[in-house]
Amino acid sequence: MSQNMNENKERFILIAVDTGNDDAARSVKELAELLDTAGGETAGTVIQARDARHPGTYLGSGKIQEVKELVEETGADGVIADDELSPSEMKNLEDALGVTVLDRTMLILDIFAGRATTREGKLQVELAQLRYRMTRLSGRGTEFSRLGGGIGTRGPGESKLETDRRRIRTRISTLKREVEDLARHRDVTRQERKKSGVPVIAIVGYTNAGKSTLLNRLSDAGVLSEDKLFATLDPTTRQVKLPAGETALFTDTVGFIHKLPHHLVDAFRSTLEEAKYADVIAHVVDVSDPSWGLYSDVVYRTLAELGVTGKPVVTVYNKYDLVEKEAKTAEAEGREVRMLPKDPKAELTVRASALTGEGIEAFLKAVEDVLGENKVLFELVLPFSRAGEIQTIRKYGQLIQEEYTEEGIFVRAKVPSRLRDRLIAETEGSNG
Ligand SMILES: Nc1nc2c(ncn2[C@@H]2O[C@H](COP(=O)(O)OP(=O)(O)OP(=O)(O)O)[C@@H](O)[C@H]2O)c(=O)[nH]1
Ligand SMILES: [Mg+2]
Repeated sequence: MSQNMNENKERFILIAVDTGNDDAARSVKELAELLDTAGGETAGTVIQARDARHPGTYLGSGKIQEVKELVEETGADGVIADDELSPSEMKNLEDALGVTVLDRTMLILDIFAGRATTREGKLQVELAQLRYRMTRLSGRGTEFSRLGGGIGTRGPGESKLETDRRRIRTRISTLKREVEDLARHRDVTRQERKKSGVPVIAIVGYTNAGKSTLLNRLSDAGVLSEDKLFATLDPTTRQVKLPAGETALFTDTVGFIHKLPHHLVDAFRSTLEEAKYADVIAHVVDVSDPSWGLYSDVVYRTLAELGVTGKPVVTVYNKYDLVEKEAKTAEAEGREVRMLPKDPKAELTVRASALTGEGIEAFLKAVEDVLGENKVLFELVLPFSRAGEIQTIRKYGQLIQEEYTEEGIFVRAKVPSRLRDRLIAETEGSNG
């Protein structure tokens, strides 16, 4: 969906409020990537440090003046706010600035609109867009005439923007019914899968982490993969043979993102919920991105929001090839080689590169160990401070014996060997 001619690209000024709670600069950088993905270009950035966003205009009046000057200076086509704006905020900003004002949600919806390929995906995007516009209609009256085309206005449906509330409402309920029909169909498929006893692994992760590349690598599935955010909107499921010969189903899912609009979480619930019915979650993390820890938190939070908890997770530290390359460069230049910190929530981890194929065998092995009988018996005295690991052992294997002694908790259990290795290594570490 990239524009073919540079001069045709729509250009925007990005604005944000930095309340100190969130890393605003990083979030705006991501907004710029989103804009690039949508085929637009960043003409400038204005971030205002404030205790809270201005109640009526998002930014304070002095900052708005600054944005206005920047718009004139750069000849930008519009402004995009890094948070979801209320209808009145949007209107007030447009009145003050004299150009189109969009928000993060509209931008993400726009990308989704361009990316949806299956019927279900298209319906879900249209539903999310209409719901979003519905809430806007109350504050803006019926003037949507400015939405003549371009970023923030695209929709997969053939219907042009209806300005009539009632017609939108009717369309929403029709779409809802269709999405529900498809969700029911998906449910039946899931039950059939379940009956067949074939294990399902849901590949989840932050957008651009390498989920589709991993699935491609696993199965030559031919899933669209590119260096754009949200390349995948529709789940794709592929059969893959595990090392010992058992067949498993791997499902690619839509990428998570910081501030994923709730309209989208709702509309895409049935797609996102693929993870809820999986036997194992494969969490793909792009460890070449310095913010990977934060992104990993977003993934865990989104999973919890969707009610996906208590499932065994195999964490794939992906793009490890880039980490190794960086380490080599650092070493050659005499710089300090940064060690990769561990994600405290990750219980089973593999380092891999979906691109080169390195670590993929280990990943499949780890999945197999979690699923199957490939578990090893071991004994260990856990320090009391690490009593939480009992939970982990139960999740991934069987706890055979648990006894409180003076030195700690004596544990006899059967778990995947990778987990045993970690438990033993960390216990030795904590004992001195
Ligand atoms: N160097 C390197 N690049 C990778 C690796 N895995 C994926 N990539 C690249 O990262 C980009 C994103 O990969 P995708 O597989 O599309 O990511 P995704 O998680 O499916 O992204 P969305 O579907 O957009 O959420 C592509 O350009 C891939 O070629 C890896 O292990 N090493
Ligand atoms: Mg993908």
